Amino acid sequence: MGWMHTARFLTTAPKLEFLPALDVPEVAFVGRSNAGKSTCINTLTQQKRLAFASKTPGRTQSINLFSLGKQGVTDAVLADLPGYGYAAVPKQDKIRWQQVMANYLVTRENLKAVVLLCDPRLGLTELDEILLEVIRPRVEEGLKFLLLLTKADKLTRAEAQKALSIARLQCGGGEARLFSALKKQGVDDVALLLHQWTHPEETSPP
Ligand SMILES: Nc1nc2c(ncn2[C@@H]2O[C@H](COP(=O)(O)OP(=O)(O)OP(=O)(O)O)[C@@H](O)[C@H]2O)c(=O)[nH]1
Ligand SMILES: [Mg+2]
Repeated sequence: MGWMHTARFLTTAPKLEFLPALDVPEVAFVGRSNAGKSTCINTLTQQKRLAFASKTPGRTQSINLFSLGKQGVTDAVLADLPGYGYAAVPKQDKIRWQQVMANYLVTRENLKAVVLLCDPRLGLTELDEILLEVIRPRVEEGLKFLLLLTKADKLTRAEAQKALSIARLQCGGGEARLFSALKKQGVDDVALLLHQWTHPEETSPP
């Protein structure tokens, strides 16, 4: 979808207080380290190195914002958040980060949707469950939620369908989808969903 391909780097914030206040809808990509958040953003936006993806877990350490919108007019932003749960990160840093994360999810005013990326071979981890608890009150107030099962190319068709059925039960009234950056599976579907969520007043995509 053309709209997604307009993505451009906006800013990076090592701490929450450095994030600019924005009045356009924001979509946050969250999930454990290595789940495929940065790769997902790059795939959706069709840009190889917009978000920094890496084989080394814990690559994304700040909140990175990307603007979307045609003719240079920003009408939504994507937020790539650092992953959690990576064992080699010192405990103190982990706790600090979880607080930043929870704070972001609870207080970010223009937050319109959360995409929780999950490797279906691992399933939801304890930290994913905590995150779900943290956002639940906001989801009840209208925050959109997508549980995105990444690296679907690693599963057989039957395994993928089973993982999707489980995800549908776990997403608490939100959406659940399969995604593969490698096979470009789910790309158009997710782009459409995010467009609809950030442009609720429009009935069809541009
Ligand atoms: N096979 C396969 N590998 C993928 C896919 N998406 C991501 N990966 C790989 O998974 C690894 C981690 O991807 P990232 O996008 O850096 O993960 P992240 O969630 O941003 O990680 P952090 O920044 O550490 O939180 C990389 O080696 C990617 O190439 C996919 O759809 N299929
Ligand atoms: Mg990343």
